[in-house]
Amino acid sequence: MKYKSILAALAISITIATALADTKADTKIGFIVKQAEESWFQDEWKFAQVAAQEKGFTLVKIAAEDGEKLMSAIDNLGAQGAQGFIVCTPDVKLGPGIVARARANDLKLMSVDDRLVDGKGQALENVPHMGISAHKIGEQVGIALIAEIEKRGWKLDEVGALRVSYDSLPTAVDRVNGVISILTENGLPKINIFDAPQKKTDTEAAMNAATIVLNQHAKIKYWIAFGLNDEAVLGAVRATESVKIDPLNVIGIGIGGSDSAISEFKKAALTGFFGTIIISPKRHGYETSINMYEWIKNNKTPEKLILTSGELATRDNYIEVRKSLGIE
Ligand code: FCA
Repeated sequence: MKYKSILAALAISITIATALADTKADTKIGFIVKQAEESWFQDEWKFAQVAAQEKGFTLVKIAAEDGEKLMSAIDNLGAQGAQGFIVCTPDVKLGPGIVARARANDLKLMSVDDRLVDGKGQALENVPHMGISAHKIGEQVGIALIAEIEKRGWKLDEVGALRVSYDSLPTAVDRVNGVISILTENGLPKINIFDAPQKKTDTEAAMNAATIVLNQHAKIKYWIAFGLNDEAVLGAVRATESVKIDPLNVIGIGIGGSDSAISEFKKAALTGFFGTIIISPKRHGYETSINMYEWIKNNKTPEKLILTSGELATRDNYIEVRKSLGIE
């Protein structure tokens, strides 16, 4: 008898312990990204995981490179009992669909990097968003390009500018417009700016787009390149290499500052990839996840819009800049 009641007590306490463990881990947050192979998104996940460990929630990392995958990912999170998710969507125009799907699955929703828009292209202001101050960061690229052009003593009317473009994404447009505003203000003729529209936002697509422009303007000696991110500019730089332009005649400045850019600085030989504006995957991954957790657990509604800043890094100072941002 006594033995049996001990067993029963043990069984009850095990049940209670399991229940407690369950409550501790019962917060589940999804982090969906459009391009998991890109180092920026891997860094975002990495910092989101830091938040998960700190707060004791389960982080579900999902890659969704198209709308179909994204919608089933949301349903899947709902079925797993998640309470919310953060998304960088493969297509901002899916905005209203994402909102509806989140609601149907009773999931809280925040966007990161790329802000959701409605059918008219207007931002969905009710979805809390963390993005970068795109125009301002573009201006930082422009300022750094002009400074380096001057340092190298190039005449502005002899410089070709490769605008690697992805115009269906508003943040991409804002970024390159920021760059162009500075370039033209400083005297770069508008006719020297050439569009290289990329089909996808990866290095290969950027390289293909840039190669066409370089072949069309083979007489131009000096080139600068800018675009949505590091991948866009790396693609342009690879294109200059493939048509045998001297790296000293190329200044590419990207946006991002994760591995793909940093490994370029680590190469022994100088390349045309001169710099990058380092943005913060820590804020975009860690802070969004903490904000989502606080929303779920403590009903603390996140700020509707947070725009983060960036800092120029080159071969010479990237280690210090990364340290100062807490990402080295
Ligand atoms: C967009 C780009 C990414 C990164 C992010 C902040 O999503 O595609 O490369 O720059 O904004």
